Amino acid sequence: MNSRRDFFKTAGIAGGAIAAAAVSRVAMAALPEPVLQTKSDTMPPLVPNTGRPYNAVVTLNGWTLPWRMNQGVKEFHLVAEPVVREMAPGMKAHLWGYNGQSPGPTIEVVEGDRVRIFVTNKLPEHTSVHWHGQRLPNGMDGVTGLNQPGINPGKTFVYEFVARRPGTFMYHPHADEMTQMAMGMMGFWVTHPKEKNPLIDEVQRDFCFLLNAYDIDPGSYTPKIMTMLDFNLWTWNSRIFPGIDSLNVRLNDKVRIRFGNLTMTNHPIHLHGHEFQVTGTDGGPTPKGSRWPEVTTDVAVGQMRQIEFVADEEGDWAFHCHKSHHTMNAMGHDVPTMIGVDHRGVAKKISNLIPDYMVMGERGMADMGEMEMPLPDNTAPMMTGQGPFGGVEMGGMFSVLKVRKEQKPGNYENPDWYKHPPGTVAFEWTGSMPEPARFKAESGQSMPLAKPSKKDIEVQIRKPSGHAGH
Ligand SMILES: [Cu+2]
Repeated sequence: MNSRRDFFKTAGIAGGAIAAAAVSRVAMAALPEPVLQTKSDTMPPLVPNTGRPYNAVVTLNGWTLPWRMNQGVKEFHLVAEPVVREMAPGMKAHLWGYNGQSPGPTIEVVEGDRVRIFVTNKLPEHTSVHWHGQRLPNGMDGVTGLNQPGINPGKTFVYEFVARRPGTFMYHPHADEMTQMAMGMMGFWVTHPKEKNPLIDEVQRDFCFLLNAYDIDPGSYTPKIMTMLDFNLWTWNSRIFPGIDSLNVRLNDKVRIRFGNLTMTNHPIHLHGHEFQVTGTDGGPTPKGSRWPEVTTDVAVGQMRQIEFVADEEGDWAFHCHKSHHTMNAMGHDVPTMIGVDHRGVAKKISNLIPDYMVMGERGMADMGEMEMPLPDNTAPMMTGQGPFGGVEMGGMFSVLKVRKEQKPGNYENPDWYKHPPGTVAFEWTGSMPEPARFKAESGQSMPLAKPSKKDIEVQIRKPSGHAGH
């Protein structure tokens, strides 16, 4: 993670460059200077130095957009533009986003703030911005053709409204949406409460990220935009594990995590080692009486979920989408399952025909994470990430919640792996192995079969191939 100072240095240089290139100096004098981010690091919280104070959020592998105060109005400048996003070390994607990154920067304001957002379009086609979930004047809602004309390439539009209710929101285009969202145009918006709100607890850590998905062929850089279901990169803030930063907290911190789903399928988000409550949706904070403990919460398409818990168990806790295909990276789809099949000799014949072909292991797929498979350039390894005990067989929507006694308040740096107290790690049994006691009776059934079969039928389980329906 970079220091605040580095951030502004980077931002200043990049902002100057874009100003000179995009709009004339006279026009720029009235516009807030756009701030660019060139890295995919998780930036520290942007502590407000003007306006009402609040407890700033941390965007996973992202950042918060600085603003300027102009006669009591908070002014932001978003630039819609093609960007290069590092999705994981070794893999870059050519996406569309805002201010140098996809997703765009998080916008943080306070309930009651009057907000003015300048949106400059540097894309090759028109765009608009819809402020998902906000109460605002109809003409500011951003649906091209319905609420406003499209923002043509090279043009800047101004949106202005009062952030009327506290909560978590998203922003994304409502113009050629299929293309622009598939290319990564989206961002997070947090409206902090202006005073103590009985439904909004104070927390020590407040994280946010967007769930998104891409279809990028191994070896290529640009997402395919026609894909509806068969995505091969399941991302948090356009990053894939092991490229997603861990969520680092201090023992007994109250933690809030906000995530919004702008993919085309649902994601059951699962946290290990703790129970959480859903304390908010994109409709606002949930009534206290409606909350119950969970370890998994499903986020449907277009929804946001805000979870809260006390991080009172030390350790490195997995935090991931529970759809197993969403914790894998780009792979050869539609390959048959080879579990239990003796394919000695076959793999070599196939790889002579198709050089990059990967044969699913006959003992399952775990071997593949460890094998040094030759992959085309710019391809995310299928399952990677090295933990303290070996390879973590995950990809995609996976991260780690690190709970540490030693983590300083307000410090988000990544600590070393958890040091387990002696005797608290699962271990290999080396004693003798007794014969299993088998249950002797016939298997039960609710009624006798009308036509009992002559011989036993044994079925082989075969993993479904293909990715239809997710
Ligand atoms: Cu998922």
